[in-house]
Amino acid sequence: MKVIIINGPNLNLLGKREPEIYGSQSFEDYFQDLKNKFPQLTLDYYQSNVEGELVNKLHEVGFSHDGILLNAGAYTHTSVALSDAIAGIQTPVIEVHISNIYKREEFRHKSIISKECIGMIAGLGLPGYELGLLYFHQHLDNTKK
Ligand code: CA2
Repeated sequence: MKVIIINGPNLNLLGKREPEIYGSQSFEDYFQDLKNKFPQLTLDYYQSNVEGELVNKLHEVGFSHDGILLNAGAYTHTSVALSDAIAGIQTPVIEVHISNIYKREEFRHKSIISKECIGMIAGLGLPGYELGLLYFHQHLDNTKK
């Protein structure tokens, strides 16, 4: 079973700044922890700060992988292109946010991509990604689009 984690803009800074919101671990370190915890899954990771590259990656993996965990970062709140890309692929997508976007500024309360995703995890820190993987691992047969 192949699952990819896709992180959007600025998430390459995890562990380097704003630890009070996003924690102090880099995503690369955390991804290694996830690989150790889920040896039965084939896990891939991709990060880009560029909207079009994220769209391209969704197209690339959206017919080959079994699940996608997507933290679209700030594009969550703005990107019709990402929403359309999710709508156009086969692979089910879970939206992940490290912070609780509903406890933050009002412009973060609206997600343009949620309606194309099978579900959303927000506010649980990095463990939110682990919960998403657990879901795909246990329920994937029921989440095919
Ligand atoms: O809570 C999340 O995961 C977000 O997707 C993170 C985005 C933010 O724009 C969304 O509203 C919510 C921002 C990611 C920025 O990550 C940083 C990490 C460390 C230092 C600075 C930025």
